[in-house]
Amino acid sequence: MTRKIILDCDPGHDDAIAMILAAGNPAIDLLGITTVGGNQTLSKVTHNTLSVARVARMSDVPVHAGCARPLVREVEVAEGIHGDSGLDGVELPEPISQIGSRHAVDYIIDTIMEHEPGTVTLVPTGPLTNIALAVRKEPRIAERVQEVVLMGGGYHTGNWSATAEFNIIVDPEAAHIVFNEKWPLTMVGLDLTHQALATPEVEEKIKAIGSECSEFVLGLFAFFRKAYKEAQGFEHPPVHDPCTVAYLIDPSIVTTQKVPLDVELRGELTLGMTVADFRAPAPEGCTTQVAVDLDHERFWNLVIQAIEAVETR
Ligand SMILES: [Ca+2]
Repeated sequence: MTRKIILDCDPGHDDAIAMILAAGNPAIDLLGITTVGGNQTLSKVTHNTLSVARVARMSDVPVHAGCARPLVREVEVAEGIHGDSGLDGVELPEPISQIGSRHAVDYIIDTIMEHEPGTVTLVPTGPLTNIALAVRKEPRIAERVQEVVLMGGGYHTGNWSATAEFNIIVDPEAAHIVFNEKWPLTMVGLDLTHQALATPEVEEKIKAIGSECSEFVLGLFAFFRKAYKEAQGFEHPPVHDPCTVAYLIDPSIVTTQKVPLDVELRGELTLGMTVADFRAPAPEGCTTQVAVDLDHERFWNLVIQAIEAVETR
């Protein structure tokens, strides 16, 4: 059984790895990619998506651009982590194809409504603006999707503030909408993704592949390593976004726990915090869960296999 997904992203070094993992694993049927302003401006991340699509040989995957700014707040980009292009550290190849003519929000709605109920999974790895607007415009998608597996938030830590993660705090109102819908939602937050470290051992294995794609990934990691060391004191960079795709390929790689979740919109120190209520067993009907533990070796094996596999696409 393949998993049909729409990847809603803002490439972004780790988004690029999520794209490659989705393209290079036979368990994933990547229906399309939508873009959202986040790590860099919408035009830059959309350009980056089409460039990564060439590296991952994804000429068959449609790309649709979405929202350029958050629902309420001003645009905030993560230049210190992803650089001026949003994908600094590599020479970006020419985009592989044209941007689709539809807005990402409409593409998401149409794709979910055209497929059998319970067969399409949304995988957001950027701010949640497109997803929030889609479910407001067409509320029926909430019961029609299979599930939402997103990278964002964290139940013990933040990165953009002491308590909030970047994807959530740049558009907390959108996150609030998405977290409060009744669709099954898995939050793959910093507690999990800070375990997905690109160690020198991982880089050695990728280097041994010796392909255009592996060189591209190593270029991304080199920049990411430096940026995360300088900005957040990491010894090895955490590669957040592909953890969502890995979970869908093989759920046994990511341990999860059911827990009620919400997003703080008013806190002076806690704006954009994803609040998880661990006080008791999750109540009946709880639709949210958090990712807790990552099998580091098996996760990276999936990524490495995907880098190898895209060469034969
Ligand atoms: Ca991202």
